[in-house]
Amino acid sequence: MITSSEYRDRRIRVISDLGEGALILPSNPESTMSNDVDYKYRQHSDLLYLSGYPEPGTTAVIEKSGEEIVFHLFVLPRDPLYETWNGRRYGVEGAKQHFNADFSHINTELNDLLPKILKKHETVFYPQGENADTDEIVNQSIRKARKMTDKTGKGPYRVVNPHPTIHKYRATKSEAEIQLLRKSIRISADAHTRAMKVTKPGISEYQIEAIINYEFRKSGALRPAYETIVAGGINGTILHYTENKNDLEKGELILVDAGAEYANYSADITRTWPVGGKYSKEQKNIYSLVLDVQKRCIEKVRPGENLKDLNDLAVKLITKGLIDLGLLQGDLETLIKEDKHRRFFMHKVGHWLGIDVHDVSDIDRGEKFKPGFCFTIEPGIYIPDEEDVPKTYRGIAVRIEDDILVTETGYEVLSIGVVKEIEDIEAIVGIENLP
Ligand SMILES: [Mn+2]
Repeated sequence: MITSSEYRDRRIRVISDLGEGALILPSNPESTMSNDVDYKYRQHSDLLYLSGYPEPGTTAVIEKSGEEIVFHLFVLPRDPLYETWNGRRYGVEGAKQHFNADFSHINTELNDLLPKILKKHETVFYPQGENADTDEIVNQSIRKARKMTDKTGKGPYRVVNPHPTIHKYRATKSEAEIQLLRKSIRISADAHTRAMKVTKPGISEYQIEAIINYEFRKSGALRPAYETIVAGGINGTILHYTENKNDLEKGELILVDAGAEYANYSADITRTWPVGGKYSKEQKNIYSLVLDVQKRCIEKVRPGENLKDLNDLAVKLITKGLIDLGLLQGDLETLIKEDKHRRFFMHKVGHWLGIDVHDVSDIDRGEKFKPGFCFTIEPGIYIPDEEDVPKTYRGIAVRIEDDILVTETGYEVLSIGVVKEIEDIEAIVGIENLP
């Protein structure tokens, strides 16, 4: 659990780093699924990181003037009728009591109050271009604030994107965050294990998806952190296959990419196992290559390394492995230079992980690892069903993905709860029945 004092410390660190001014963070808009039915709501990750406030219709404003830091929350008001239909709200009182707002206001007051707040500042920290509605309110407020300050010559004249600074802090996970990541990843690893155990020829992709998502909810996770991918056979060559509608056949591999979202923190795990319980020779060749590449990338993890270099290593090892298996022909260095691996390995070897499954997008892949960084390592090989590929390899798709935490001296694999060695997988596939 993230305590209210941790949230306060985060706000102080971020606004102190940004400097004098006012930071404005709007919530994500709600999103319609059909008619008057919305998708389950997900708060904006930066707003979550700095406040924990879960509701839509929210705007956080954090002001810094000299030593003084003031935290405003503009929130949906309490409304008994609405709450009877659609669920509880914290309201203005709750925003103060549970979320440490210095001032809390009903969100309809934003139009009036924001110009009065902004007129005191020269810099507005605001992520323009993400949300048309709040862009309009913020732009209008800046105009009004400038009018109010015409005579003094001060007031807001500069808008700065706060994301890079917020993401810099989000990149390093605190002890409390690591605990939540562990929990989310543990739940996900258990779900993968269960899915392996119930896999048998004749079961469908959607039934495996149901098992995965059942295990998530059973353990208190709110939802999958992204659409669960259950891809049998050739479907595994579609990177984001989420239709999950086919029956699984003996002789095929099944690729499952699934992670839970628990207390706002995301897991991201992929395993690939044989539907019939035994890998074929060719499947084993590809699987062993991907596993070897994954382990060699993980072994390199320590403070000072970076994702870009790990990706270069994966590209080199996969290209070499594909030459050895006869899937690529030519000189290793030339093939690497010409990116020939991209026909079979078209994504990067990993990404940051945290509140978002693809976390802190403003942190460059060349950023040097620090203790507390968390990311995935997920090499894959996807062989298309095409004429010039050896027949026995066509349609084989393997990805193996673990979640890695950087420690003071090296790394910890957070997703060790689900096996990945060939013998260990073959020992458990199909040993249980579907409930
Ligand atoms: Mn991933």
